[in-house]
Amino acid sequence: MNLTELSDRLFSAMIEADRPGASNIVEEALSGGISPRAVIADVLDPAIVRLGKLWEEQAMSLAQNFVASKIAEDTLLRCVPVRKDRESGKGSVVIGNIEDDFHSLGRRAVSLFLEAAGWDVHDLGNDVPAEQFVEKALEVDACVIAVSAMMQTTALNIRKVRELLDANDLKGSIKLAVGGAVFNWRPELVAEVGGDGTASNAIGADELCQRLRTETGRAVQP
Ligand code: B12
Repeated sequence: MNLTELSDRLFSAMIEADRPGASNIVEEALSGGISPRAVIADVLDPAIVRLGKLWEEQAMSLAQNFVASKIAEDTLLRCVPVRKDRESGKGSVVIGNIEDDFHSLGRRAVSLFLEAAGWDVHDLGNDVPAEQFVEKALEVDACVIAVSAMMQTTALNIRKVRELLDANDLKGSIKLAVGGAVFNWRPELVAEVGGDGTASNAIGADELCQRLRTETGRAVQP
C-alpha cells in the first residue's frame, strides 16, 4: 500500500470535509498492515502540513479548516492506544491550551501520547486560565503542567502560570512544560514565557515529562 497515495486521499477527504471517507481511508491503512505510528507519521502528518500551507495561502475557509482538524483528531484517537490501567506509575500531568488558545489538535496529540506512555493525564481542554492549571495540579499532585499554545499572542499568557507557580513557592515541585508550533519556530520563546522545557512533537513529550519529573526529585511509583 502506497503511503503517499493514502496521505493524498486523506488530505482530499480533509478539505472536502468528508469525515466518513477519511475514517474509511484510515481503516484501510490499518487493516492493510500499516502500523498506527506510520499512519500518524506518514499519512496524517504530511496531510496536516499541506493543510497548514493552504491555510497560510488563505486558500481554505475557517469552517473547512475546522472540519479538517476534527478529522485529524479522529485519526489520532483511532491510532493511539489509550491505556486504561494507571499502573506504570509515571505520575500525573495536567495539560491544556492556554487562555485564548483554541488550537486543540496538538494538545490532544500530546495528551494521547502521554496517556499511552503511562501518565495519568488530566486534560483541561482549550482556553484554560493560569489559575485553573495550578489548582488542578495541586489537586491531583501533578509533577508537570503541560501548556500548549499555537500563537505568539496566546503563548505570552503562559507567563501567568509561571508567575503563579513562583509566587506560591511551587517552582521545585511542579515543572512547566510548554509546546506548540510557535515554540518550534521561535525556541527562545520557551525562556521568555518561563517554561522549564519543550518538545517539538507529541512523541517527545514523554521523555520531556520524565526529565522534568526527575528535576522535581520524584521517583516512578513501583
Ligand atoms: C488547524 C489550525 C486552526 C484550527 C484549529 C482547530 C483545532 N481543533 O485544533 C482553527 C480553524 C480553529 C484555527 C483558528 C485560528 N487560527 Co489557526 N491554525 C491552524 C493550523 C493550520 C494548524 C495547527 C495544527 O493543528 N497543527 C497540527 C498540530 C498537530 O501541530 P501542533 O499544534 O504544532 O502540535 C504539535 C507540537 O507543536 C507539539 N505540541 C503541541 N502542544 C504541545 C504542548 C507541550 C507541553 C509539548 C511538550 C508539545 C506540544 O506536539 C504536537 C503534536 O506533534 C496553523 C498553521 C500551521 N502551519 O501550524 C494555524 C495558525 C496556528 N492559526 C493562526 C491563526 C491566526 C488563527 C486564528 C486567529 C484565525 C482567525 N482569523 O480566526 C484562529 C484563532 C483561534 C484561537 N484563538 O486559538 C496562525 C497563528 C499566527 C501566529 N504566529 O501567532 C497560524 C500559524 C496560521 C497562520 N500562519 O496565520 N486554526
